[in-house]
Amino acid sequence: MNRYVEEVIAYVKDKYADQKEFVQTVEEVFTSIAPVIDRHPEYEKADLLKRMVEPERFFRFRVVWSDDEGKINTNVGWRCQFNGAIGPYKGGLRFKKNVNESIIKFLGFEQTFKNSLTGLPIGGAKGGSDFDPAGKSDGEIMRFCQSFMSALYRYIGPDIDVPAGDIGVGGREIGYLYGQYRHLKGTFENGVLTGKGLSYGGSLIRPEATGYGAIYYLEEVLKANNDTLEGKKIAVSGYGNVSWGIMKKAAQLGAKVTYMSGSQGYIHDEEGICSDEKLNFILALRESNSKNIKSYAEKFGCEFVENAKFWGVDDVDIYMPAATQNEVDLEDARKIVKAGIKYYLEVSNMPTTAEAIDYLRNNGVIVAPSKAVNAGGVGVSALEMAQNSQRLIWTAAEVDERLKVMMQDIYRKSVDAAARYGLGYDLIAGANIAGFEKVAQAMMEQGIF
Ligand code: 2IT
Repeated sequence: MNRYVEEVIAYVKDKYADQKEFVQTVEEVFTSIAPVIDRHPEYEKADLLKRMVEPERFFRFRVVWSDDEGKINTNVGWRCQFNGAIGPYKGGLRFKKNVNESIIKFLGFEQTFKNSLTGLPIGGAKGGSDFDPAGKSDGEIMRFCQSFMSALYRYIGPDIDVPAGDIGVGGREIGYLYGQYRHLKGTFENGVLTGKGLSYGGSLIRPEATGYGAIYYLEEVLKANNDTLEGKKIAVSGYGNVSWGIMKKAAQLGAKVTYMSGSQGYIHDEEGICSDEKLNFILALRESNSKNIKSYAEKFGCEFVENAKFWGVDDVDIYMPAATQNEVDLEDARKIVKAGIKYYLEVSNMPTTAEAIDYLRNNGVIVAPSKAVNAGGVGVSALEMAQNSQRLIWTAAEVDERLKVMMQDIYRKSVDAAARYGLGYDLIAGANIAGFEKVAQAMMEQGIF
C-alpha cells in the first residue's frame, strides 16, 4: 500500500487509540483511496490526509434539563464540524446512551464522503448526546432538546451547519430543536435543520428517503447482476424510519421484507411487511413507549424469536443491516455465507466489522457500503435545504424522482471510480474513491489550512 497512507493510518491508530470506531472508519476509507494517493503525489505534499482526519471544529457542551419529578440531569452534547470544503456542514444528531467522541467522529468522517457522493454541496458533520431517550416523557424530551439547542444555536445556521436526525432524533425532536432555535434567534431560518415537519418547511419524502434510496440503489445492484427486485425477499435489521422506508418502497416495487429485528428479538413474517396496516403499526410502535416488536407478531400472527438475531436465515435473497454500527461481526458473517446469501447491502452507518466485510467478500457475497446505500437520506436533506432557500415546496413525486436519479448516479459513480483505478466491481472502494475525490479537489483548490 501507499507509504503515506500507511503512515497516516498508523498515526491515527496511535494518536486516537481509544477511539476505536473512528480508527476503524479511517482505516477503511484510507485503505480504499490509497490508489488515488499513488496517482496524486501532490496530496502528500499538502499533507491532505492528516488534515482530513482532524475535524475543522469539534464542540463539546453541557446539557442540563429537569425531569418530570424536578430532578436536575446533566448530559454531554457534541457537534463535530468535520469538513466544510464542499458546502455547509451537514449531518445528523444522535441521542443514545452509548454516544461518545469516537462515535461522533466516526459518523462525521463517514458523513464527509457520503455527502460528497450525493453530488450536492454539503460538507460533513455529526453531533449528538449521551442522553438516553428511552422511557422519557414528551415534556422531558422537549426540555432536553431546548437545552441542547441553547448550547448549540450560535454555532449553526443555514449557511454554516445544518443538523438533522439520526438514531433517537426524529421529527418530534427536530420540531423542539427548531422551535428553540427560532425562539433564541428571532428569525425564521428554517434552513438550519432538516427533517422538519411539513407545516414549517419539511420536505415531502424526507422521512422515507433513506429507505427509498437504499431500495433504488439495490435495484441498480440487481440490474448489474442481471436480476430484478420482483419477488425478492429481504431481511432488515432494525424497525426505525429507515427500515420502514425500505419496507414501503420494496413493497411498491414488487419485493418484500420478511424479517425485521429489534433489541428483544426478531420477527419473521413470510407474507411480507407490505400492507399499509403493517407499515403504520411499525410507525406507531416506534413512537410507543414499549417499543417491543413482539406486539407485531401478536397482532399479525407471525413468528417472534426472542433474544436472537436473524443472521443466518436462508429463506431471503438480500440482507440489509439497518440498525447501528458493528451489528454484524465475523461470526455473523460466517452464518450469512453459509446461508448462501448473495447480496448484502449496508444501510446503517458502518454496520459491519472489518473482518466481517472481508469474510463476506472473500466468499463471493456482493457487499455495498452504507455511505452509498444510505446517502439518499442526507441527499433529500439537501433537497429540503434547496426548497427552504427558495421558499417553496416540491411535490412528493418530484422529490422521489430526484432521489431515484441521485441513487442511480451514486451507484454509477462508484462503479466507474473503481474501474478507473483497475479495481474491478468493487462498490466499497468505488464509493470511497468517488466521495474522496471531490473533497480532496476542493481542499487542494482552497489552499493550506
Ligand atoms: O447518517 C445520516 O446520513 C443521517 N443521519 C442524515 C443526515 C442528514 O443531514 O440528513
